[in-house]
Amino acid sequence: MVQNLLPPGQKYVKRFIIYAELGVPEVDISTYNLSVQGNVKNKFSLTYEELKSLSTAKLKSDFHCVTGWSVKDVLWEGVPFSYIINRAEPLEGTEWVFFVSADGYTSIVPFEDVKGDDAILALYMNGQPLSKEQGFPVRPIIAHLYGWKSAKWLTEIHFLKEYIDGYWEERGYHERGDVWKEERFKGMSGRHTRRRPLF
Ligand SMILES: Nc1nc2c(c(=O)[nH]1)N[C@H]1C(S)=C(S)[C@@H](COP(=O)(O)O)O[C@H]1N2
Ligand SMILES: [Mo]
Repeated sequence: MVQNLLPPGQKYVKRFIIYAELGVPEVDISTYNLSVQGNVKNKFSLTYEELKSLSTAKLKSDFHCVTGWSVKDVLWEGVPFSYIINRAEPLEGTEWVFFVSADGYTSIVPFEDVKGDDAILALYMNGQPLSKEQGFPVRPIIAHLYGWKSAKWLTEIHFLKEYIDGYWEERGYHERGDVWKEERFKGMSGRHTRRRPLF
């Protein structure tokens, strides 16, 4: 992969522009749970303590917002997405992974895209636990996808057979959002989907 190039249409900025479309939610870490569900053999959930103890992955990657800004060389650490897949054992026909956050934000990615080493559940950014504004306790990072897929304050992971829109997908953004293929909006290559209501 062309890891040390900037994807088409992107420019480096010094720092993250922080987005919270639906506001910054209050997360009570003593009762926090990340639940893994949907078309899987084993549903389960993880507390923050459990997530921390499973945090073995390190990923250095650029972060790309679909509006055109990128942040160079961000160090993310957290739970390899492969741990979630191996433990959940998604059933036949699973094609999508849908993320739900504490603020009500949602996003969706193809199952295929979370199978690689560049997909993790990030608990730490540049050596520090995620800040409250940047998604504490956890957000998915899939390095080759645009930043809107990285649902901050993640609380639920759903493995799905059928596509449904997340927050930005409902507003016209792409089902996959591969930065190297410049999949910003629906209809810009990739697969086509019907719009369906949430669940
Ligand atoms: N819950 C939630 N997650 C979100 C967003 C949001 O508004 N709410 N914005 C997305 C977008 S468009 C981007 S580019 C990144 C920005 O991450 P940052 O706020 O850490 O800069 O978060 C993504 N995850
Ligand atoms: Mo974004």
